[in-house]
Amino acid sequence: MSTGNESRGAPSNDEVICRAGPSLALIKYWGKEVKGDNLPATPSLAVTLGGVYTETHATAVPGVPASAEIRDVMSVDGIVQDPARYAMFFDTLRHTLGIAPRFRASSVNSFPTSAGLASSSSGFAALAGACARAAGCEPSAMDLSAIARAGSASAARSVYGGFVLLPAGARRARQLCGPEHWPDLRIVVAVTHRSAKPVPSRRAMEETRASSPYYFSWIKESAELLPEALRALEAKDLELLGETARRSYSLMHGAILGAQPPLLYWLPATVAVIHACASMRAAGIGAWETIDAGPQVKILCLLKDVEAVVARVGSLGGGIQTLVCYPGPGLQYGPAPQ
Ligand code: 2P0
Repeated sequence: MSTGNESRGAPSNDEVICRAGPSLALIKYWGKEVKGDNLPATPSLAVTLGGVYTETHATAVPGVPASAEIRDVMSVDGIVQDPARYAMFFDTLRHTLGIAPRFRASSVNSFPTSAGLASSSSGFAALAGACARAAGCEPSAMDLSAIARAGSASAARSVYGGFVLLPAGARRARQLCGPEHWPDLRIVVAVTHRSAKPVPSRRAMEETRASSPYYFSWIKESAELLPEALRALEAKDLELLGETARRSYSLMHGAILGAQPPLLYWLPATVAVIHACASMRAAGIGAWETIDAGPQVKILCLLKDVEAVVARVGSLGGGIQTLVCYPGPGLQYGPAPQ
């Protein structure tokens, strides 16, 4: 059984290594279509982050009949995962590629796992790439995106580098432009807390849909935010993109807070970073925050302001760490360069 800690060195002959960056949504996905297999109810627009990644090692166990009781085995950061969480992913992978093997795979994240840093987006994207290649397949990016979506909707986006759109109800994402479109965009991640979040996004999303009176307003508003965000991206207008991204995360967290039971992912340090961004903007430093399902804050800014943003966040104390990310590549095969 894979422990996730072995085989970090040279791969065996049939082991494939694939890396993917987490997908940071500027316009958020939150909620699923009621009928459908993990189809998003809102459109999302995201940037795939460079500078942080999931690395997945996978081997295929060929010649196993579909009825056999040999299971796929997956571990993340050395912890064997519940097979039920991965069943739809592996079944979709085999069905889409027309193959039979079971898989053994292990992933490690270069950043905190399940803590609101989109580890499931990079995790399922890297898993899709590694398993497909381990089985001897070279699917299109579109097929890989659809396979990754069966694991996590946001993973449909992480297959691609640069700026990526996952329309509402879509089975796969598509790349709008590569990382070269906006090379001086930076995303400063303020890590306020390293532990896993108390409520996984999947459950929180379902509770929001089932009980928040704001859910349907959220669905309607997020569709209306998309055209503005697309315009901002095309024009590389950071102020417009930042304001639209702020509106998206604020509406999403408002809907989550309206769920029964109410859920607040933010910590005091999260709020401190939000206020720090507001004071930076007032002082002429372009820093726009966005927050996912966790306490971390991601700050959009330009390369010229990174130093000021990192210094300001560092001055808040409280052990907040910063990671500086940038628009990154899509799936990469082989071990990370040392
Ligand atoms: C996003 N998030 O667009 C949004 C914003 C969190 C907040 O996608 O149920 O792990 O596996 O499809 O993709 C986190 O949810 O959820 C997420 P599933 P996922 O990035």
